[in-house]
Amino acid sequence: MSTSSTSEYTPPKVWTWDKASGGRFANINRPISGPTHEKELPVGRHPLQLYSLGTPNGVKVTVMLEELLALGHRGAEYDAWLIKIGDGDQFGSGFVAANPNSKIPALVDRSGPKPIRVFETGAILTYLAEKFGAFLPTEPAARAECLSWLFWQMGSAPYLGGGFGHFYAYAPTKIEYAIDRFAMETKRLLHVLDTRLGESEYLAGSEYTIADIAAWPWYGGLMNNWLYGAAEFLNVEEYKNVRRWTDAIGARPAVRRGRMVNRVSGEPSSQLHERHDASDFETKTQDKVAAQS
Ligand SMILES: N[C@@H](CCC(=O)N[C@@H](CS)C(=O)NCC(=O)O)C(=O)O
Repeated sequence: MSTSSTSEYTPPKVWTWDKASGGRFANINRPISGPTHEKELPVGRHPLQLYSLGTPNGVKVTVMLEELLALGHRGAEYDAWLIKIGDGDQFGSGFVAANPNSKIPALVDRSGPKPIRVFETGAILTYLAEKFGAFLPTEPAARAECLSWLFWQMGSAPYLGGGFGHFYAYAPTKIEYAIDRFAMETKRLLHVLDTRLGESEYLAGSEYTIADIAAWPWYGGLMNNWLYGAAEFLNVEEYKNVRRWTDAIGARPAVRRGRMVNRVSGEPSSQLHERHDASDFETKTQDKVAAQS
């Protein structure tokens, strides 16, 4: 055990907010909820309005929408608007009305007489799966398995992201205890996934479902070293079944498109900041070809 890099801290009787202690996210982290400023959300021409950013949580929903469109569900046409969380867009009054928790993504379904807001990716994926009758089995046992893995993902992501990712990549100091604790949990979760994918092609069984759509951006992202640059540290290649699943899902055209939407980092040709039409992807492909020639 190396010596601890942190000085001893005795918590006061009552915690108070020290704005300076927020580390990399000091400008957006607050101990209170609600809007900080008035700002309406834009509304486009499609039935579904998505307010998001191309993070693993955002990608879950853009992949789902692209998969639905690939199946021919025209009602899944959507406008994807960019919410810059580093600039505090999630605290605008319009966004808070769509998601009182001020986190991307938020979906507003304007196809009916009254707009319906949906927040939390597990709820958004389930809402869309039920609306279009796709990617959520109806047979009770398969449905239970799908929802179990979906909720497993929702419950585990904060340990992977807020725990491991935060302390390994973002915290202002490297705290061995915190990194050890969350690396252990992340590896345990990868092992749970690997074991399941050793007995079944996809999480819920032989079919690709919203459970895979939710888990892939996080666990596939770790496998492909897209998250926290931690693939080597976590020795992810030992999870052979997760590797197979990561590659199979990553090759799906809808997944490739979904990953581009609301993306603001990486290759410029892979970033579609906003999506308002299926042809928006073609423009990006032309950009890529032009850059290569
Ligand atoms: N449990 C939520 C998590 C959403 C979430 O954590 N979103 C992050 C980006 S990936 C966010 O908006 N953070 C902004 C903030 O914390 O202020 C979900 O699945 O929808």
